[in-house]
Amino acid sequence: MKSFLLNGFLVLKPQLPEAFHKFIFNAMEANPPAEKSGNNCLPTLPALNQVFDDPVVSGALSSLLGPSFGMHPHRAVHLSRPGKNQQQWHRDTFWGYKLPIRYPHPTMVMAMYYPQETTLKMGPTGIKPGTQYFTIDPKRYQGSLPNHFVSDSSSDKSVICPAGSVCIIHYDLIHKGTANTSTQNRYMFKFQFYRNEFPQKPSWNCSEVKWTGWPKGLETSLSMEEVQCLEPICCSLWNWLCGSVTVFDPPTLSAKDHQTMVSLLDADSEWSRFRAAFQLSLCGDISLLITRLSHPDAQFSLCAAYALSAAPLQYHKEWSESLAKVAKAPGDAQMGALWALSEWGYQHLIKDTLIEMAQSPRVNTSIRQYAVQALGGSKQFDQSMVDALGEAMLAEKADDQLRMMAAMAFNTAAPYLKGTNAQAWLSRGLGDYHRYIQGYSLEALLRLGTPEASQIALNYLKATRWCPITTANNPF
Ligand SMILES: O=C(O)CCC(=O)C(=O)O
Ligand SMILES: [Fe+2]
Repeated sequence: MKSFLLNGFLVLKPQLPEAFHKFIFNAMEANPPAEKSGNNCLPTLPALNQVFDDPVVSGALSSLLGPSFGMHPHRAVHLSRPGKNQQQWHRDTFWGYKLPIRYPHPTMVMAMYYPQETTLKMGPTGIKPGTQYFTIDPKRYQGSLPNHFVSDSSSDKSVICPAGSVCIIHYDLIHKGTANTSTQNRYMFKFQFYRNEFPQKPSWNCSEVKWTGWPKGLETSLSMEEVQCLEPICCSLWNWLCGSVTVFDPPTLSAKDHQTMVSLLDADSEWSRFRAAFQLSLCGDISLLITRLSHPDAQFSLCAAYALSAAPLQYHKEWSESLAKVAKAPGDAQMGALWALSEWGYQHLIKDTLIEMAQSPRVNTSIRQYAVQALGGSKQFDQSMVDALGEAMLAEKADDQLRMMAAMAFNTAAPYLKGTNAQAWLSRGLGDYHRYIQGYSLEALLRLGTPEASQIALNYLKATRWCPITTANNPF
């Protein structure tokens, strides 16, 4: 877990036999259109499911995302043919949509499966360890800060791996496809997995819930200084993943160090800005970070929001109350405050405001997105909250990203929705024109788990089942 928190990736070898990987590779070579199957790569080649059922892979996913993790309905086959050029460094969008604030907490990962041995010449996936928490996407950034991820290659890694390997990356890790200078095809199957519940206890074999620093011999290509910059966030994430039960000793900063950290908030280097913001958050300089949420440069305001999501709010009622006040009031700081508050599970403090924001077409779309996300993370639901989510999910004129987030919110909320009319909203979601609203509605119905909800889900699955054997040349 510490290796993942630091580096942002893990390379695993499932227990499946070599013959399995050969079978997948041969099936792809024999059926070139499968490359374009997109989300249908799984029903086209259902054996792929075995990769994610493998105990090594499913165990890692459960450790990172909690035992109730879900497989996202988005999937892709990445075929890199000989001669393919390298991509730009980037982080993936949300299937064409963007989100202003992403997820430093382990909430979503990408699992890349390589059925063949992947050598340097074949164009392995390239990754930049440790960049999963940063605010700059090197491909899309247009501001004036140095975009140093592009020029600094000192810790870059190539996922060179034996046949059958699975590389799991934090969804925000900066990566790219590299050039294929070999004479062979390289396949990579990209699947995505998401967290459905806030951690209440460690979901991995964890010997110590209290952060004790980095273990001896932890492998990383990052410099000592970079590792130090990431320690404050990793320590906070560790605490979060352990259910935030540890009595946390906030680090103390001398007045001089505090001053240094405050000035580093404006540093050119993202590593330094990031370290400073998290140090200040862990030490409780909440009001300074709240002020920074309104910074006109998104890179600075986002850094403050991410850092606020690490503040040990549970020990200081007044901190969560100050954040709640900002989250309720329209203004530049509202989105960051709303997001950070709900990352800590304190959304109940502003429940009525969330309902209003989720429903109102007059509210800015980004605010509505985080309002529905926050509502979905609640632990107690009444009918008005469920209806607010349902209305946001099926609002005709609303942005699809907002509607998707509302549908996703039903997944997080599912265990707490007994006795509400969630099933009626989700049945309507199955008929939506948007593929991921259909997908999330299906998952949420299954998570509701009542016999009636399960039956609705099964009927839908039977009707939409893809027959992998039927082709234009073999219609019946
Ligand atoms: O092909 C690869 O290894 C990476 C592809 C990728 O990152 C993308 O297309 O978004
Ligand atoms: Fe990508």
